[in-house]
Order: sequence, then C-alpha cells, then structure tokens
Amino acid sequence: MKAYHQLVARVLEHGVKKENRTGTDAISSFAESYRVDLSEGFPLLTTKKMMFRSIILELLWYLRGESHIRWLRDENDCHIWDAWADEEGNVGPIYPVLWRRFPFTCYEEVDFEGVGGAFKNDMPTRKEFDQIQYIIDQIKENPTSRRLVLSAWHPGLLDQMALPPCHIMAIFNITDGKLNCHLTQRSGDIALGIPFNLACYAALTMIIARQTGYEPGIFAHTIVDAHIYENHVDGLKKQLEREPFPLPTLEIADKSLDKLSLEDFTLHNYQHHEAIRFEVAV
Ligand code: UFP
Repeated sequence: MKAYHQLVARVLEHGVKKENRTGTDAISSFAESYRVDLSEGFPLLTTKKMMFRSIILELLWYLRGESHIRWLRDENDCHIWDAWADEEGNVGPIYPVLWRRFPFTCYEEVDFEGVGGAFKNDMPTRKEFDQIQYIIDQIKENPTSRRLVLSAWHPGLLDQMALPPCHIMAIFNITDGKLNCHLTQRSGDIALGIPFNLACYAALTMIIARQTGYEPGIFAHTIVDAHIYENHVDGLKKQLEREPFPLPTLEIADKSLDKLSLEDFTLHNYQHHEAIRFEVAV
C-alpha cells in the first residue's frame, strides 16, 4: 500500500526528535494525513505480516461496550490490551463504553404532580448513548447528514481510563453513494499502532456499509502527532525496501451488528512479507 509507505517516508524525512512520556524518544511530524480507497481492496499491510485475527477481535470488543477485557483476554486468548488492564481486566470507560454507552447527564424537563398542581423542574438524569447505532440509524434515515460523528473523547472521564483514546473521532459521510470515513487520531505510532488503526477503521466502515446497504468508499486518516520511535527506524527502513503485494479482500457475513463474530470475517488472498518485530513503548 503506497499511502502507508509514503507516510513512513515523510515522517522519516520531516520528523523532528521529541521526548515523550515513554522512555524511548521518537521523531514526530505534525498533522500527517493519507487516504486509501476501500474499493481497491482491504488495506491490510502486505510489506509485513499483520495480525488480522487480533485486529478483528479488537474491533468486535470495541463493539461490545464493556469496560473490561475479559472477553478478549480470557475467552479469545488475545493479549493486545493486557498491558493496560488491571488483574481483573478492567480498563475503565475507553472505546467500547464510549462507542456504545457514552455516559452523559440529561437536563430534560420533568413533570411533577405537586401540591398545587403539575409543575416543571429540571432534574438531571444519567443516561447512556449508543453512538454506533445512532450512526447506522442516521445513515438510513438521513444519508446526507454531516453529523455522523463517533467520538471517543470524554474529558471528564480521562482519569478513569487505562489509556486516553488515541483514535478520538471518526466522521462517516456518504458521498456519491459510497460510505466514507475520516479518522482523527491525536497520537499515532507509525510502525505499530497506525497499521492496526487503519485496518480496524476500514473494517468498521465496511461493517457499517453492510448494515446500511452502501458500498465502502474512502478511508482518510489525520494523525496529529505522527511519530516513529527511535528503535523502530531500522525496521521501517527495511519495510520500505519491500515490494507490496496486491491487497487482500475482506468478506463480511450479512448479519446484524451485535451477532457478528470472528468467523464472519474472511480474508481472501492475503500475500505478505514476513513479520517485523517492533517493541511496544508502554
Ligand atoms: N497508539 C497508537 N494507536 C493506538 C493506541 C496507541 O498509535 O490505537 F492505542 C500509540 C500512540 C502513542 C502511544 O505512541 O500509543 C500512546 O501514548 P500517548 O498517550 O502518550 O500519546
């Protein structure tokens, strides 16, 4: 995939060395973006082996709405979130909770039968909002909407989260009969995180397209702090020398959103180069 290789090359060329909260320095470039056309295939990198199973499991876990990783870790033997969870597997109100049960306070007026008759008062009540279902419903009812926003940034809950969300806002958009998605990411690890994030949101766009009857269109990605950790530079340079294979395709079963499981995702013709080991900066 050219777009990813060009992104890596740009950050290597223009990035400047920056300290960060991890012990490993990185070279960072501000506000990088790229786009891929989902009609050309499923954007899973071919110049290194990608963990397709983990990508889909992580996405299915996001869609479950839970504040712990027990389904991922214990039932599916997938350990990508272990480093951020406590022993019981709790990670707090991160993506799954924010996507499916975004907590908020509602100040609607409530009628009371009081002495002297009915009166109105504003009584704050706690509610939860399913952003994914909202987006699906809105696409069906109002496909020209420019308000198809999935937000994972909740300032009031940051101190309860294992890791403040990195991919913080996805905006879906129907143009020319196709479902596009633009993702804003506040911080992106180019070697490890970005290939995962790209494949995850491409699959999410395909799921939502399937649920609403549209063809998937463009996935566009803006990464505000796009960085390459110093110990990833050699691996990425090696990866840039590899010739990409044609993209695989992803087939998703025609099922309702909450019935989807790993077996419903079939990857066809995934040809890839061998894996490259990159250390995670925790
Ligand atoms: N990171 C990603 N994508 C993710 C994710 C984390 O690139 O989906 F969860 C990387 C970005 C950064 C680190 O290198 O993890 C998070 O650190 P910080 O919160 O300091 O930005």
